[in-house]
Amino acid sequence: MSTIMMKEDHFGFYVFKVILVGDAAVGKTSLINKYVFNQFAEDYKASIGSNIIIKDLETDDGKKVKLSIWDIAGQQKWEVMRPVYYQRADGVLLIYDVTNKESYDNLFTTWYHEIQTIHQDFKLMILGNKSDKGDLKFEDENALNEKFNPIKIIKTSAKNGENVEKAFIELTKAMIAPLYE
Ligand SMILES: Nc1nc2c(ncn2[C@@H]2O[C@H](COP(=O)(O)OP(=O)(O)OP(=O)(O)O)[C@@H](O)[C@H]2O)c(=O)[nH]1
Ligand SMILES: [Mg+2]
Repeated sequence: MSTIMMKEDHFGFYVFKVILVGDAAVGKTSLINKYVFNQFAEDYKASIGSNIIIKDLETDDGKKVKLSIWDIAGQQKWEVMRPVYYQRADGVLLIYDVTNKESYDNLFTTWYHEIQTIHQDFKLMILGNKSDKGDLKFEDENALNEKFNPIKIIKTSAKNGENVEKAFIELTKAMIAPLYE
C-alpha cells in the first residue's frame, strides 16, 4: 500500500492527528473552540487529560482532510500522561502566550523535551497566541527556527480569530506535502 493510500480512509479523506502543546492557559482549548465552533469563552477552565475533536476540511485544491485534533492539558499534573497522548502525531501546534514570557521560555525546556518523545516525523508550527492583548516582543525567531525547525511562526488570537484558521490550514498543507514528494 502506498503512503498516500495509508493516509486516506475509505471515504477518501486524508487523516491526520494534530496535537496542541504548551503551558497551561496559553489558549490551546480556546484556539480549537474558535476554529471548530467559532466560539470564544473568557473564563478559564483547565483541560483534564486530553480531548479529541474531529474536524473535516477541504484544502483550496480540493483535498478532503479529517483532522483529529488533540486538546492536551498543559498543567504540570498531566506531565506523565502527555507522552501517551502525543504518539503518532502528524502535526504539532506549539503554543505560547505573547503576554507571558515564562510560557515562551518553557518552549525551549519542558515542551521541547516532551515532543522528543514522538517517535515519528511530524510537522510543527509555532503560535504566539493572545495577539489581541498586545505583544511584549520577547520572541526570538532565530532561536525558535534553530531549535524547532518550524514550518511557520505566527501570531494568533483565539479571541478575535486572527490567523486561527490559517494555522490549521497551513499545518494541514505541510502534512500533505510529503505524500506527493
Ligand atoms: N485575550 C485572549 N484571551 C485568550 C486567548 N486565548 C485564550 N484566552 C484566555 O486564556 C485562558 C486560558 O485559555 P485555555 O484555552 O483554557 O488555555 P489552555 O491552553 O487550554 O489551558 P490548559 O487546558 O490548562 O492547558 C481563558 O481565560 C481564555 O479565555 C486569546 O487569544 N486572547
Ligand atoms: Mg485546555
